[in-house]
Amino acid sequence: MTRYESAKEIYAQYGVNTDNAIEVCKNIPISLHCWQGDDVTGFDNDGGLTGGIQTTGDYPGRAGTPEELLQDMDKAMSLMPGTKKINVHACYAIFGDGEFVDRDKIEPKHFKKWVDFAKERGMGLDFNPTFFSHPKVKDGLTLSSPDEATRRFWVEHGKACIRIANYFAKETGIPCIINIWTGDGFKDVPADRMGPRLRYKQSIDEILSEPYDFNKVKPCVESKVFGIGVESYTCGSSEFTLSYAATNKDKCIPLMDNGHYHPTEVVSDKIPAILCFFNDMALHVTRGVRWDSDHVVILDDETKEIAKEIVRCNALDRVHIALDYFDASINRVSAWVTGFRSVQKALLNALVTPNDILTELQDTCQFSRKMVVMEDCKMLPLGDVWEEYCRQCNVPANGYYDDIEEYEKEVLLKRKFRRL
Ligand code: RNT
Ligand code: ZN
Repeated sequence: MTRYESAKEIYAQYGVNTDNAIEVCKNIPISLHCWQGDDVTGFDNDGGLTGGIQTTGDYPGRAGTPEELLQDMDKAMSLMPGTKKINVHACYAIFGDGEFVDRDKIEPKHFKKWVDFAKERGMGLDFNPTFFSHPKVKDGLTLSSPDEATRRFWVEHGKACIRIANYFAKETGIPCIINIWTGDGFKDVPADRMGPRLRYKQSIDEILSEPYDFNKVKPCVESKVFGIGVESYTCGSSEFTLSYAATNKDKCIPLMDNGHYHPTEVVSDKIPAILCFFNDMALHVTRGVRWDSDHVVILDDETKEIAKEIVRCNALDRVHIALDYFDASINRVSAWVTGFRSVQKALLNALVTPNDILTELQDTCQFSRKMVVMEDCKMLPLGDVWEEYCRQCNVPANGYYDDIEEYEKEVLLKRKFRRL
């Protein structure tokens, strides 16, 4: 008997069919963020990340051109089981030689290379307007700016991005999630908290007045509690974005980034609450170490719990999962791969959890037994199921760093050294 066959029998005793779990896991799309490959730099600016987010580290080999970034993504994806989407930020527009177009004027054609790349690999594309790392971020504000010319510029950027999302959805035939996040806020105690939010609200209304089919293009609003340099106040707070989404349910959905709440709050508990009221929601999965530090996702308790909630709520087609972290201190390809695989492991773990049995124990108030079964489940042979899953997906179950190290030697270290 193989290890998988043995594991299958053990899980069957809990009423779990591991073959089914593997099949389901293969088809859960996870959106891979292009920005892990180059420390959130992009191609339309000279570097210098702003907007309250920061990467730390100077590990060699950062992708500096579209070709390098796509090459690294391909390498990373060759080590990831399951279904991928690609998450593109507007600052990753690919211009022709000598061409430059400012963000309010970008067009679908500037993303054709991304579309070709995704189509060749049968993947969908997600999108993000970039409201940071740009000279027109005025005094830290974009969509909420009191300066009308500034606000208008960013509204036009948002609208241009909706048109690009329409193009992505049309070309790939797969719905496009487009996420609105700004780092707008204040370092110190604001004198007016409502004015910026009213302007932000008006700006989102204006962006979403650009036509799109809500079945194919799903705009999201992402909240955040604070950022570097905007410690006292963010316009897009949790209440703001959730209320915006709730009162505009026919045109946008909430996005929760699990790094964007107070450290003792957990997004796993928010998911089932949101699903009581929304058809769809989106996630940014990250790992905040004491704060929104955007460490690489690992198989930790909260990642497991997030996956369990999605699976238990039977919401695999309602929760749009994306990765969002950036670590410049380690091999960037391995950061991509490890984060992606961690979410997949968490999903597989959720799929082989005997959720029906546990729910029944809860509903019949057998709490002691529920606790014991939950603890027993932690010792079940998930690793053997993971190994079989990876085998079926033609990727190594473990030990993949050798391959990445080889790539580092052959490709990454041969790139010319760049400093921002
Ligand atoms: C920042 C937000 C946002 C960004 C990306 C690059 O705190 O999480 O989602 O990480 O847009
Ligand atoms: Zn995010």
